[in-house]
Amino acid sequence: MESALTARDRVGVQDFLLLENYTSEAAFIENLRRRFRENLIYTYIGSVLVSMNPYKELEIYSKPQMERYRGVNFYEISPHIFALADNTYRALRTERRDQCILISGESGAGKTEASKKILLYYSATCPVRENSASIKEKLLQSTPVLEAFGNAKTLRNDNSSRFGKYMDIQFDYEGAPIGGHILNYLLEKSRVVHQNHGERNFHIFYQLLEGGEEHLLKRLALERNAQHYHYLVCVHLLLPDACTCMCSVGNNYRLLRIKSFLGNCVRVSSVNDRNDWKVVRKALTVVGFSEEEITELLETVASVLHMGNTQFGEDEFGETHITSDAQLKSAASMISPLNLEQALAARDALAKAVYGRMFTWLVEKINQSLAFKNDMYYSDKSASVIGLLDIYGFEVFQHNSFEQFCINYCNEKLQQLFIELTLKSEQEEYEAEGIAWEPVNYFNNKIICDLIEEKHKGIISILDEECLRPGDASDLTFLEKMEDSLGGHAHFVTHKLANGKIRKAVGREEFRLLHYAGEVNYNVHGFLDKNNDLLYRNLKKVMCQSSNRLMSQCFHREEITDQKRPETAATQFKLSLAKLMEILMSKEPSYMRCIKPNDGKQPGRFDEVLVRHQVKYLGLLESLRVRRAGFAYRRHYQAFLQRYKSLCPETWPSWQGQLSDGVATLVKHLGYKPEEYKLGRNIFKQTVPFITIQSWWRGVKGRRKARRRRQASDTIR
Ligand code: AOV
Ligand code: MG
Repeated sequence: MESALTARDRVGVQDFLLLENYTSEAAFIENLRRRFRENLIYTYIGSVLVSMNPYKELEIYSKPQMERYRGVNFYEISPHIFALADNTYRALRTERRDQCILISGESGAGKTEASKKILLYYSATCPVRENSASIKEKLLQSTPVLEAFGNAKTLRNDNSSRFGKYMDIQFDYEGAPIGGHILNYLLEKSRVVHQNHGERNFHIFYQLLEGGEEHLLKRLALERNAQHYHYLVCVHLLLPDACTCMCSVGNNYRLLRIKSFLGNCVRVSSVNDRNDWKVVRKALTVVGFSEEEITELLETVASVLHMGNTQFGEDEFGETHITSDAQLKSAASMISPLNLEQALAARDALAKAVYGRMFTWLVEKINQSLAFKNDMYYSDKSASVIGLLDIYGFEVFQHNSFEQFCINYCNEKLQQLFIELTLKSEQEEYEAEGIAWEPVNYFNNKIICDLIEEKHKGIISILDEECLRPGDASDLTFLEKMEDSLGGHAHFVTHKLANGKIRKAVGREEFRLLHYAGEVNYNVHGFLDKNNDLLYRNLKKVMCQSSNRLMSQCFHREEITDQKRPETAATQFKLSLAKLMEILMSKEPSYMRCIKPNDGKQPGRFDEVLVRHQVKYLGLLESLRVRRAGFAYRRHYQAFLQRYKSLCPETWPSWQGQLSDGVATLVKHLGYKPEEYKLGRNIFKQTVPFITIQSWWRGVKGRRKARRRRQASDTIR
């Protein structure tokens, strides 16, 4: 007994539901800390998986480990991402209902790593269908490709996702993966032309320069030295003797005198660009890119670097001419007559458009390759799906702009979904069933989602209005409009509205949002431009005529003639998120909540303040309370009777009366104490979450069917 106690003291409990003092935040954190110290990074809150980023390689993802979790029930074995993956897979197989796994947590908390582990698990443990064997490999290899083009080093994470990713994995009726589909969300394009100090551009640029073969670089007219490229170091270091150049600083074009300032880190200790290049190069082939396509892709990457090095000189009339003889001279010559600042802005807009469209092309190509091919035995109707969501996590920097605004808005939406599907619906269930319930209070972030996205009144609407308004509209008038409309909102603050009453200062060009996960000051500079995301028509024209097939596929002629104004970037993002929410709501969700132990990317360091903050805003204690107060097992009377009627002579072989009376008879016969169960209007519920059958019922008839989880399995512990 004593040794058991000691072990429990040492490693904590593996399910927070088992915590004696489950309402105590201190006990919750202490349990996390103990487990983290023992490298036990996974813990459950019922069916929700909580993970701590270990910031070191752990020997827990091997093939034998996968086998341990295969087909084994959630609660029989120590918590693991594989258990979550396996459980979801089994629910898909037994119930034939589409599933999704939602991974959330702030930047650097471990979402992308988790989603990769899940993919790895499926590719190692699922059966293979004849002639679809390569799908597994393609699914796996799509990750390094997308990471190369869509991830970058930020101050928060050396491999930070700069796009949102939702991936459907399709399975046939025997459980073999047969296809996949990726939806990508708003790539942070601005990174192509500007990075904050200590950050990098997208990985692919460094991989190509570090790892690319000599002949390849020669053909692309690239120097191996990344510092040669304006877009990679932010500053022209190799300008001829006169060290004066235009340099983009936080979207402001300023004339700078540069000595030998090296703004950005080309090398990152945790990243091996040369190796990654080999991996990516091979992955491109596995995923199904032809050699020709790969060439076009790399030409496009190189062209962005060349574009960045295009230099301009102003003539006596203030008009700009290209002074460098970069490849894109002809394209860029269309820029004149613009002044120097406009010419640079146009160049950067083109570079961003080229990179952004190339990324979309890449995703489309991968989707074509992963597409489920109908054959005479299978139709895509017979496929069922597990969706995997890995978005950019909540982030706060010294300087936050439009991109952080979008990223953090996306996180608000995901948090809202979590609340809707767990805390809120769970509590509403009790009301609907007429079962006494002590409500658990939690912060509902709907108020922040509305602040951002509400029609006519929300921040995005105000921004769009300013983008459309002719005349003097600017980033600052956008700020003023927000102050006029949103002043007094509990989650919106500006310098003017604050009246000096708030702790941290808000700059004159900033607005602050009080997000569910913390306060963020956004600088309005660039909001209008980034939201408009416009490109000069004649630059588009040049791109349509490009001899690079990839580019001509990305720029369509109709765009030039089309008079219709495209949706703004923020509105497009808002619409795509709304669609995403619909997709997720139509599936059975499983949750993973990732926690970052410290801000220094260090193994073994548990920063209590940081962890507590995340535990709070992720609503983990509230989830625990709701689950603890709730009933772990629920079944419709009919299903329950059907399954267990054989255990009681009065209900066997069939019960003639009211279903609820039958269940009452049955449980009485089984000797359950009155406090151990409750009979609802439609449902039998049983307390004591960890002793008997872990299973979820499908949901009350007529209620929104997409909102319920089920686990098919029965477990006796
Ligand atoms: P994120 O996806 O949540 O951030 P990542 O999954 O990229 O975070 O994790 C950040 C880094 O933490 C990884 O590069 C690893 O070094 C380390 N890490 C995370 N999970 C594990 C694990 N299970 N085992 C070992 N190391 C791990 V962002 O994409 O920034 O929101 O936009
Ligand atoms: Mg990520």
